[in-house]
Amino acid sequence: MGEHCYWEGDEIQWRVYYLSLEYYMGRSLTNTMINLGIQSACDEALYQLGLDIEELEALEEDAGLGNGGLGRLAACFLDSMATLGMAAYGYGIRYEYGIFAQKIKNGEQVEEPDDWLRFGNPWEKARPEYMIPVNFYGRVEDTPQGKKWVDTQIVFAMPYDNPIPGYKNNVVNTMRLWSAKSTNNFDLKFFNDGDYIQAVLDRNQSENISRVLYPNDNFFEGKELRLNRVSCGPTLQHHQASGSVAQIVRTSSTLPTVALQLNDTHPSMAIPELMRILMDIEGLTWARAWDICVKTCAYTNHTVLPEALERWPTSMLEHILPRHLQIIYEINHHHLQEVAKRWPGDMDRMGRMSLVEEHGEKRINMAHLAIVGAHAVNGVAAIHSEIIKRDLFQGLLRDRFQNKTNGITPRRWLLLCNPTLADAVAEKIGEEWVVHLDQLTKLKPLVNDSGFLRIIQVTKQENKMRLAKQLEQDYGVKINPSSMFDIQVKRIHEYKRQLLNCMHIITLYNRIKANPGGSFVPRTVMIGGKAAPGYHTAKQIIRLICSVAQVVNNDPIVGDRLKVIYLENYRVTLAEQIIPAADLSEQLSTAGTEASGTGNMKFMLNGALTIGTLDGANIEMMEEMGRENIFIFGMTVEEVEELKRTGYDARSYYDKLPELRQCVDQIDSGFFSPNNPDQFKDLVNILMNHDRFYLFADYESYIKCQDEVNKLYQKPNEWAKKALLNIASSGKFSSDRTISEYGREIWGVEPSWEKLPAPHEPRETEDK
Ligand code: 26W
Repeated sequence: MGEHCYWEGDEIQWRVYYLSLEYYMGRSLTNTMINLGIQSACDEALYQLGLDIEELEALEEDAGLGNGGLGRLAACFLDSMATLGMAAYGYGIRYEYGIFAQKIKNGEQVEEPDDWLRFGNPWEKARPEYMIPVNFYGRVEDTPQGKKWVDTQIVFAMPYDNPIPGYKNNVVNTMRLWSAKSTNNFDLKFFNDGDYIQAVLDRNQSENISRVLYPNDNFFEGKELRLNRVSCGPTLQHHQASGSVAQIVRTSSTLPTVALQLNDTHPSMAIPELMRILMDIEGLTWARAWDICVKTCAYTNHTVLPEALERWPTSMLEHILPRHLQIIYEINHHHLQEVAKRWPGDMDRMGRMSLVEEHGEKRINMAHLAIVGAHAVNGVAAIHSEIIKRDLFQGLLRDRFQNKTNGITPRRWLLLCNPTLADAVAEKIGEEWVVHLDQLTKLKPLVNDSGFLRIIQVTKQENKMRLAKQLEQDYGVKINPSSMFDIQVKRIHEYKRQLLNCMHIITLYNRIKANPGGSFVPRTVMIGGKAAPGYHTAKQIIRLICSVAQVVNNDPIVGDRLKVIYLENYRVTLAEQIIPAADLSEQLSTAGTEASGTGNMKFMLNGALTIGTLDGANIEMMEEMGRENIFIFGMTVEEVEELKRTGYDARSYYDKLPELRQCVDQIDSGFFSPNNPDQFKDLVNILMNHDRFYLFADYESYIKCQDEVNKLYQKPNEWAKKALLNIASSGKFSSDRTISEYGREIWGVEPSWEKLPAPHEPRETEDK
């Protein structure tokens, strides 16, 4: 888009750089055709050639360069920034292998490498002319001109550019992904030793940096991994930070016209790296460099789970990035002086607020670094932002804290994945909702329009039939297409409480078995998601769900009243097929643990009803649609904290609730694992003795709430009204709204709407 953008401040050439270690893009073909406004033309052209566009689409591999929510959010944001005409760049890493492919074999997760580049990537363009050298290791020398980082080893960062088209606005932004490329300077020692072959082989080592995405979601591993892997973490981040920052300094003369948005702490080495470049290379004073750095950087926090927070051992940083560690110490020195000024003599507080953790192995708390080095810190839903303001940095720098409730792009998550519903909506309110999702409120009066309700129902039914056919092919399970499609898809994690869902399934099963002739609301429960390969408990949860499915699906008494499917290899492309077919969306996290959630929003936009806790963005969804249109259960954040204070006793619930007891006893005794009765003892032990997420405390409320869900499902008209009100209330959750807020309140760029071309009216290009 050249030098011009549709945002005020054109003259000073505003640029936003979104720094993320993950971009969970999925496929690009359909999205590109839609945003360019050429979908039907392409469809027609292929048809004329006797080809089927859907077959072509199915050939594309997902770009799975992300784990879950954080990576998919980055992808939605790129779409919104381009659609809003912002001069924004996404910077990330071009992993040779994305998130592993999940196979379910004998009810167990097996990982296969995701060799997504095997047949090439038609969307990317290598830019060797913009390659940048990145330094590692070495030592710092004091010279009269200041600190000098010497004897370093160099790895090149090779950029690959990927187009990000805005929606029908003639804007195409860039996602630039860096790949590690070794230098040509072979270690001469090897030459002299005559070990030429070894020297060539060693070249590959440094290219491991961008080899594979780490599959951990919400879990930081700083030490346990093998040494080369361990150094890969900060190295990768430094690699990205350095490549990006050097590029930024090169293209912008006056720095604070650049905004660097840090997607969690993962790219937070950008802070000391920017300081290093400004001081050691550009020759600025500390004060001047620090002023620029803080004005430039902003940090988004995406999780409060303590085990997910990055804390790198100083011993590793010392070895790999000695100059950066020095700078971090100096940042900390200045920071602690401020703390001491504000709370004189409060050594306890100094310890808590320090960037350096001294108890046990000495580590750098990267969240503290990011907060100190950024002018804005934001959470991703209102409740989450309140929690981080209170807990992450009690009291200090409070004025930096903001909220930016997450959103999703309506292009991919309605227009692309649910064309029938998109058409039905457009038929009633026109097409402006695609770029102004608020307009969906215009559907609200139609809640009494029986014709439109019928269309909503029929659309959902068509989507369900299509999915059912696919599932029967894939899993060989007969699906009752009039059963309620009850879906929980997300990474497998204890805090997300897939086990609570599983306990509900078992409870339903027991009720059918106890009353075989009774009438039950038929359900097809689908659960999908990947477990981190090293997360034993999450893998056990998958096994349990598969074992329960085995028993339930093969019990003739149950018939078509209950079916359980474990959806293999959940990913962006599968989400696009599943979400439009959902009746019920399960959002079960313990209150206070799910920062926002974005899957919840995708289901809402596609007319599923939600059963969920008062956590993350569920709360704001409820506020938008009204409490009567969502199924809320369980403890509030305050109640969870109270329970934690007073002591949680799982056994008291087990003793009190017979249906819970029966279900736990069955899991424990091997009812679902007759060949290995001890299979699930560990899970039961966690639930009974060490459950950080209080499943039993919410069990009764959850089951009662599910009974209400069943009652409503028996009144299809009432259900459809609520589905419509869900769709009509989802406008707030467009990532266009989220990005406008980042622009206005963090980056300082105001949208100039009048300059935006109306959809469907491409403006004349003024190419130079
Ligand atoms: C270093 C290991 C690691 C890897 C990934 C730690 C933490 C993460 C992510 C921050 C986890 C994540 O994806 N968080 C999710 O972010 C979404 C987007 O804001 C939120 O909607 C989800 O609630 C949150 O879990």
